[in-house]
Amino acid sequence: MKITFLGLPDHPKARVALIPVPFEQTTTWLKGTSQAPLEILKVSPNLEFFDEETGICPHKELGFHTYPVEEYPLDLKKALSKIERKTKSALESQFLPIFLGGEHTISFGSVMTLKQYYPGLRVLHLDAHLDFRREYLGSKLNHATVMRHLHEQGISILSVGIRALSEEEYLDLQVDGPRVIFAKDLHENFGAALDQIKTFLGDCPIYLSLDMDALDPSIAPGVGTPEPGGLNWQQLLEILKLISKGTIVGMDIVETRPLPGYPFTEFLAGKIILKFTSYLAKSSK
Ligand SMILES: [Mn+2]
Repeated sequence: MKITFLGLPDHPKARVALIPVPFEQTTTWLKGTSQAPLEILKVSPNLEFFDEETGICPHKELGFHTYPVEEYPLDLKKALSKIERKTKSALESQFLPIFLGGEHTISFGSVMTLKQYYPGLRVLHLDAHLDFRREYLGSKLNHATVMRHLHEQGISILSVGIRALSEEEYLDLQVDGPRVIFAKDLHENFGAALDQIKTFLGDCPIYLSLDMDALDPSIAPGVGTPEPGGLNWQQLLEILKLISKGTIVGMDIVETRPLPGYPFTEFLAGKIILKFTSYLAKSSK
């Protein structure tokens, strides 16, 4: 099915690609993330296309190209190789790929593919959860272990907004793991958190992996595992501004779980894309 971001025809010289990845197989508690890509695209024409903060219309300045919403194989290996193909096709077309998940496991496919092109790739990971379990309910690579797998591939990760993790993850973190900014510390001293993020970004190629549950459930209730005490809207925007000044090479927005009759989280996901691309357009001027 072809349904485009903002309901606009694909821009002939688009710089940004929206890639729906409705993969959901390992989600354990509340299901529904596979519906998110379609729902995010469906509500997106209701967004205001103009960004007052930058004075920019990102659909004109950068342009969007939306990939079709296709079914994903339930087999994880096959799904990951499909993500690899999509990522490569986006890079060949010189697009900045923005993946719309789906569950968090999809990041493994996009990040590992991008790493082939950008060996120094770093992952800025915004999430309530560390996703650093050794295994989860008998399966190795899944939404609760994905950052561990990326870490084990030698990818440098900074996890921000963390406020729910297992004791085992906590103990493992003391030995070896991603760098972490816990939500508590971020709220206590947001300036210091921004400085840490800025240092992490440096001038490395960056992949942003945004689990919607990084945000506070008061503004993003449509997620599988809502946790109180998350990032607020202004904090997210400040982080997006920082990233837009660096070298972003890919991004995903994952774990949105549409709530019937209340599409606010899908709407917010669309708004995040517009805000971020406005910042990108501004910083490339
Ligand atoms: Mn999460």
